Amino acid sequence: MDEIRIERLRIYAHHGYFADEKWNGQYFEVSVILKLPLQDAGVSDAIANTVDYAAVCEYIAAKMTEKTFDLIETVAEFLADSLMDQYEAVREAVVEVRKPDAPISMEVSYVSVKVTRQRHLAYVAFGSNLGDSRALIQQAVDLVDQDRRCKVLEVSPIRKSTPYGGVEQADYYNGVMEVETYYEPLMFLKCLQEIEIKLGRKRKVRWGPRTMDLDILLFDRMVIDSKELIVPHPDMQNRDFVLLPLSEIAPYLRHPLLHKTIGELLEDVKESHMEVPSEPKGGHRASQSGYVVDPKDIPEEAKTQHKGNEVPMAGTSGTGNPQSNDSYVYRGKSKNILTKKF
Ligand code: A4P
Ligand code: MG
Repeated sequence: MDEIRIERLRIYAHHGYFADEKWNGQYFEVSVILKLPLQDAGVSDAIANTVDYAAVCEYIAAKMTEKTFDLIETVAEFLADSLMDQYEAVREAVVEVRKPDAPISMEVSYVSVKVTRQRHLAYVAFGSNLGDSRALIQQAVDLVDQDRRCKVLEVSPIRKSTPYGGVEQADYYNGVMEVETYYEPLMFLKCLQEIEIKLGRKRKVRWGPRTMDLDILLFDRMVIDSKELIVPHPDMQNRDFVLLPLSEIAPYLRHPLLHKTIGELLEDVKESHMEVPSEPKGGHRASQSGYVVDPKDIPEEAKTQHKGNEVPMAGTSGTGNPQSNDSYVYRGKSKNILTKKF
């Protein structure tokens, strides 16, 4: 991808583990690579179509002196976070913080830390069958969106499903959200697990009842096979309560290992746990009957944010456009349209 580079910007700041580093300060050198599409700027010769590098330098200088950190790791992370937040067009930021005068009693040119942060697209399944599930799902989506490193882009319709996995328990409420994040996969998992705990999750019975389960289904097209994290989710292809909502927000997605689209995987599922909406033709879409949405709970503004013509709801007579996409564009960062939506 195209990139803008800033090399060794010298800034006097007060970071360091030792008290005199914090007190006296020292020079740091910051180098940054911002990766973003630049063809439009190149063709148009318009600064509005790029990132102004002079403004970036000033922004970095302001951030370097805004706070005091012990570690240059934290300085680099803070700068990367700040740049990703400030410049939406930037897909990837590489930030290197050098300390030429690090307190080391040997001759050394500099010590440095370099971090690379990039925007990823993740799909997260949520499920709840304990407590006030609808409110808990609302909170889970909001908490993900409120994390500075995450932005919820879209939320599928949420429906009831019968329990899967052989444990006798109450019905679930399930759905899927699309999240842009610049967490790396394990840190994203950690973020989701903290939200599960915040929402009262206790791990007792495997596949047993829970206030909130947040599972990573897909993370870009990555394949991860570690002790803590398996992506794509190893059982997603067997779960209609995951594939149906996922097919409604990302029908074009192709499973990176099974090489089938989500719609094709849904057609292959053997067990049925979620009521499949009555289908006009082709692809799965939300029907009125499957929705857990109470029409009274939907504010007018939420209806106008809806991508289709009408918000599909439980108990209505099916007057919506049958071809409409029934998912929601989540406006959490700018506007909380999900409030009372489910
Ligand atoms: N882990 C590995 N890969 C992932 C991933 N892609 N996403 C690890 C999230 N976590 C992942 O999960 C156990 C460990 O899996 C984590 O520590 C993480 O490091 P857990 O949530 O602590 O425990 P669990 O309940 O044993 O497993 P899991 O996978 O969350 O449960 P399931 O498989 O999702 O089953 N029926 C219906 N209708 N709807 C449901 O939502 N959910 C379950 C739970 C059972 N039946 C259901 C539903
Ligand atoms: Mg889980």
